[in-house]
Amino acid sequence: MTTATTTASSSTASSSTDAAIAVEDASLAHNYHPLPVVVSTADGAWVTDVEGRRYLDCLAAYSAVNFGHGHPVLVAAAREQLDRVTLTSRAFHNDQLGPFAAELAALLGKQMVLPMNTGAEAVESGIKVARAWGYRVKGVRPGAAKIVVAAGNFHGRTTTIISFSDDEEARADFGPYTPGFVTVPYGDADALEAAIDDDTVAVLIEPIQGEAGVVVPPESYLPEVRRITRERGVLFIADEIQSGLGRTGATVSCDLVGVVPDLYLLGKALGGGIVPVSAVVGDRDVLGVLRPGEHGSTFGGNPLAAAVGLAVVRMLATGEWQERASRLGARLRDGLEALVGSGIVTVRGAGLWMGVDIDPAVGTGREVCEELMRRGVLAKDTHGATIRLAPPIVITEDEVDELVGTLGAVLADLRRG
Ligand code: IF1
Repeated sequence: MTTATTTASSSTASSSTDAAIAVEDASLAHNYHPLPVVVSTADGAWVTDVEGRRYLDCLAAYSAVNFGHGHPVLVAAAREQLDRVTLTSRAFHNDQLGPFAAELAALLGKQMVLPMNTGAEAVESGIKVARAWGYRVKGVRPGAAKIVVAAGNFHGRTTTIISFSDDEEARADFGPYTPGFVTVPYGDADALEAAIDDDTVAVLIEPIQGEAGVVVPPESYLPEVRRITRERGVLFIADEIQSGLGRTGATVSCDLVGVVPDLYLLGKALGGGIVPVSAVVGDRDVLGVLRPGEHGSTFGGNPLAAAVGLAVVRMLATGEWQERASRLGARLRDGLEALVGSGIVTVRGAGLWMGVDIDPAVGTGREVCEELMRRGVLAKDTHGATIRLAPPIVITEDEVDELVGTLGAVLADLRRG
């Protein structure tokens, strides 16, 4: 990967980086272990650090930057709204929210949208709606609602969400935990069916598990979840916060197997990489259970978020982003598959979203990511041996080839030790 020559002299090659990190360290809670790179500007699939070095961004902020950094259509939508009105609260209407909700619902073939801000808020909102639906429509015993979730899940970091996480790092010392969740193995439809009883109101799963390492379930799984939940009168909630909005080569990843859940949870890329925008999208018979004053958010549905979200929806409506992710993803997958046996053990994924298991004999996921960084590629490891690759969908074919070439060179060097 060719990175621009450092504008600073080699002796100061990392002084700006070190200085910036030192300032952060002094005042920032240490809830992350970032790679030692300090991003200063970004454009398209590339970011530039404080030393002037360029990197191919293969994380895209965990698929929140699907359309590339600073996409002109999205920046223009934000700029125009900045000069009009940015925040009114939902105590009043604003002229952006209606069109955003109508076109987002139509994009997904649904009737209603509950606008929030972060992914976790969409997940929490989905849980509250499912519980209210369970009591008010299904007739579940008051306070007894249960939601079936999958082992290996990642749905965010609120105390309720980590209550049903099975990742000790995400939940340790954050108790007491919220009750009402039942965990089953991911991908096992029989186990899921067995876990449903009269108090079950919903099944909440990622159609493809992101943090778990881009884990794609058997092709029959989601259709089976849809059949079982329909037969048992239970809501199917699909968390498409990371897998949705073009990433997998489809508008939402459920499309890949022809499944329509009762509720879609969306976030990340819905804000175009500019503002936090999330949403719960469903039909009136479910989202209609909410009454005025029962749920809300200061920023949820704000005009700036709605203007950017509407621009994202209109970009996705053409289908070109989905086609591009599918085409470039196939190129990336072929390139990665060719490295199996040369430092890569397994390649998983869909569209332009790959989970790559590194041979532990070669190195850890973190070590590979640190070496990639030194060669101008930014990626993130997960759970030790896996690196995930999710570049902005604006990446070119040549850049995909260079990414694969750089990874191959890193693995070869690490194998030589
Ligand atoms: C961090 C992980 C990814 C998500 C799914 C809901 C949310 C997320 C499927 C919550 C968020 C983010 C959180 C971020 C890093 C990233 C992440 F590593 F944490 F697990 F992508 F895999 N559903 N995922 O992936 O959305 O509230 O963050 O907007 O916590 O460091 P959020």
